[in-house]
Amino acid sequence: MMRRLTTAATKATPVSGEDAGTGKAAMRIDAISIFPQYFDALQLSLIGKAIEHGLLDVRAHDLREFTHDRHRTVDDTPYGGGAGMVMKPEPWGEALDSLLADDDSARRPVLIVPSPSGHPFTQEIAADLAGKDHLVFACGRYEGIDHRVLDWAADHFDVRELSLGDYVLNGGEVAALAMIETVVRLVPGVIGNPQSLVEESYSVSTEGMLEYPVYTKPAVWRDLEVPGVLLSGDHGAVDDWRAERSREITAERRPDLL
Ligand code: JFT
Repeated sequence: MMRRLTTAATKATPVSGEDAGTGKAAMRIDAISIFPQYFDALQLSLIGKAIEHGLLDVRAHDLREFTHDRHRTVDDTPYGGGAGMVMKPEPWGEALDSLLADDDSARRPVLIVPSPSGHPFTQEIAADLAGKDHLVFACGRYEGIDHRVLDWAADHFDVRELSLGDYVLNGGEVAALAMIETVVRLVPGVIGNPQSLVEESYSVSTEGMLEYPVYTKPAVWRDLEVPGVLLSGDHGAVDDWRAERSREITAERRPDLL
């Protein structure tokens, strides 16, 4: 079963980012997984709004729908021996065939395969992916996907094996969700205020330091005061204080960024 993560294309007026008049989303994202329900989370918050507004077309597919045996088997024992199971190539091949048959984008789709041994996923990679028409996430489980799937796919997709980071997850779904959120918020129209994109950590146009701490009302809470400079109205002093705090925090936590 395919889960189209949207209510309906009820809008008559084209939204910015949508191809004018065609009703076609600026970006299509498919995810293939044995746990497609993970991707229901994308209906929340900003991404859910972008989906509702037709900017994004996100679909999750159950890999088991592409099996033919009674038990809907997706795994088998590894050649060469060893612990655990490996994902069989045939269901992946059929799932990818079905997406290629349905693909109407001008450029070859990008196949992103989350993997603990992938290239590190970065903000720079996210910015590159934000400019693509069609992303497909192949989310495996167990010890991984039979590598021939990636070799075969290279003739049809721009294949990217990417790791979310140096820690161990049980499968590709959580990595894919983080990658999707990172990419999608860079698609024009998904985030209301583009200035907030310019200012934040890791943005290509910032100095690459960590963010300064932030405060809001009330000015005193549980005997804790907001730093006085932020109430002073002196914008130059505020900027200097924030730059100094950014530098201190970055030196302490991420000296590699200085
Ligand atoms: C873990 C993963 C990422 C990323 C894909 C697939 C199976 C379980 C596993 C764990 C350790 C060794 C397999 C995955 C990730 C990350 C991604 C799979 N597993 N071998 N773990 N940690 N940062 N991206 Cl398929």
